[in-house]
Amino acid sequence: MAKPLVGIVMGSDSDLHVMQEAGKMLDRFQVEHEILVTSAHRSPARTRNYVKNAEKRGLKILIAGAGGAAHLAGTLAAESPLPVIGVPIDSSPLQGLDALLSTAQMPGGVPVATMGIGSSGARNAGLLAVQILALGDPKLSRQLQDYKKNQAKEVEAKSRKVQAAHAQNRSA
Ligand code: RP5
Repeated sequence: MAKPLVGIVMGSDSDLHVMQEAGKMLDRFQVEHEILVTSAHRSPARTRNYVKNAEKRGLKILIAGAGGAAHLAGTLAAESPLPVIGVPIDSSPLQGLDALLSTAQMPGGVPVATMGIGSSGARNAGLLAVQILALGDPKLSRQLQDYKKNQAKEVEAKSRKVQAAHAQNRSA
């Protein structure tokens, strides 16, 4: 198996249903990745060990998802020169607002590219990772252009359906 280029990490296995969306997006573009659980708070030594070795293992981008007082992405960004993309997860009574603020409000000098809360954020994290990798990969860049064209076509198809349904309702 080829070496992973993207590392997807999450604070708990309960985050998987969200974070697997990032993996699906990377699969769609055939980008090699790994996925694992490590927690900034519950397993700080494991998190530190992972991030310390990430660059020398060949990883190019890290995606981190966590909920609540979400410090996972920030912890990785503190230790690694790799770009870190954060996904706030809506796993707490505050429905992800806590995670959004903890992930986004980093001090100057330690960026985390923070996505929206939940599954859309995880999909966008995967896509942003592809976009970063595509800067140095013309094939991936062409695949991205096709992805955008298809997305626009899907909107047109949805519009045709809505317009047809509306016309039918009016004539009924
Ligand atoms: C966070 O606490 C995790 O990222 C997860 O979103 C949340 C709850 O974790 P569990 O109690 O389900 O393990 O650290």
